[in-house]
Amino acid sequence: MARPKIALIGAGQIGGTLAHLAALKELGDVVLFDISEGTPEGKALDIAESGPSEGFDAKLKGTQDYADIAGADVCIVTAGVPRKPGMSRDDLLGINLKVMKSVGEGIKENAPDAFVICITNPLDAMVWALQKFSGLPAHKVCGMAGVLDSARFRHFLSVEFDVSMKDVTAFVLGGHGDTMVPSVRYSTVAGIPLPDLVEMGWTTQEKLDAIVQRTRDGGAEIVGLLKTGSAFYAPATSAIEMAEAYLKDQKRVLPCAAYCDGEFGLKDMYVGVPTVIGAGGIEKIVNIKLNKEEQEMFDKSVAAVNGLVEACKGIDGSLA
Ligand code: A3D
Repeated sequence: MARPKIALIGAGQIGGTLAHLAALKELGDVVLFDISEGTPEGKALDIAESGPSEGFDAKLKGTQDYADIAGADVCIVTAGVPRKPGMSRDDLLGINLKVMKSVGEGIKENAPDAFVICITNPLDAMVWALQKFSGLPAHKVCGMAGVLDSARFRHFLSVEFDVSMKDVTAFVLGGHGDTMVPSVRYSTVAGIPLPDLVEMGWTTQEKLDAIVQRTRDGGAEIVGLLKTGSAFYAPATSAIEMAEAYLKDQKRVLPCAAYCDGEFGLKDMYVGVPTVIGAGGIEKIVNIKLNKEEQEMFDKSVAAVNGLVEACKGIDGSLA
């Protein structure tokens, strides 16, 4: 049987890391696509040359030609530009929206059966636009944010409790941004909900509140440290976890930006919700009940995403 084909649209910091991880895990053959000539070719060759030491046989190719992604099983999209000083959020939105249009068309023409994972920011609005531009079924197009945000939450909690990260589960809902909703009630250490751990004296409410805030600011903390560019190791690892769930039909329960059409009372919108990912793509959205406080935070987050989607419709009339 032929190896699965993984197309990475964007061969920057995250794209290169995705290619390396996909090869190391032998998830399939990898095609790196980027408009920057030489970048995808150079990264593909560099990673291929690590094959003999690592012992993987995955093939890697760099390209500027969409025809090379033909028949891809998975497409992971990181193409775009980051926000630069003096650039407004709308400026960034306009530029990346154009990128999503060209990427959507490239995928539609060459890899219409792929499972598509978008990472480009502003995430929830970009994945919404990418689904519209590509015309792929909504359950085959999703955005990576929740896996990363909950991994950050899990990491901070494991340090606080001094326990293995494997035994910490965490849950983050809503849009990827300042308004994300890390759910304390649905996060646990070995099944024990965080509020119970506060009662048991393992931590204090103040410390927990600080961890929730640090999770919300997780991306900015890394940008502040790196000074140029944003996080890429953990974002790439998170997207690979989602791709693997699809390719191996693992039925993983993972939070991601998924298309809601009725779920959580939402219509025609992408936002971070718990999902089941298997061979069918987003096979299910887990429509959990929110309490009053969670609902208020979620509504605020949904409103922020809606604002960006409306701005996209204003920029590109074909989306309205
Ligand atoms: P970067 O290293 O700049 O890579 C982006 C790549 O996209 C560059 O190599 C560009 O040449 C390429 N590119 C630009 N336009 C096009 C186009 N039209 N077609 C193909 N390729 C193009 O960025 P990065 O890899 O660090 O980050 C990529 C994206 O992920 C950015 O939008 C980040 O904001 C976003 N990001 C999202 C998260 C989430 O959790 C959602 C986390 C971290 C970064």
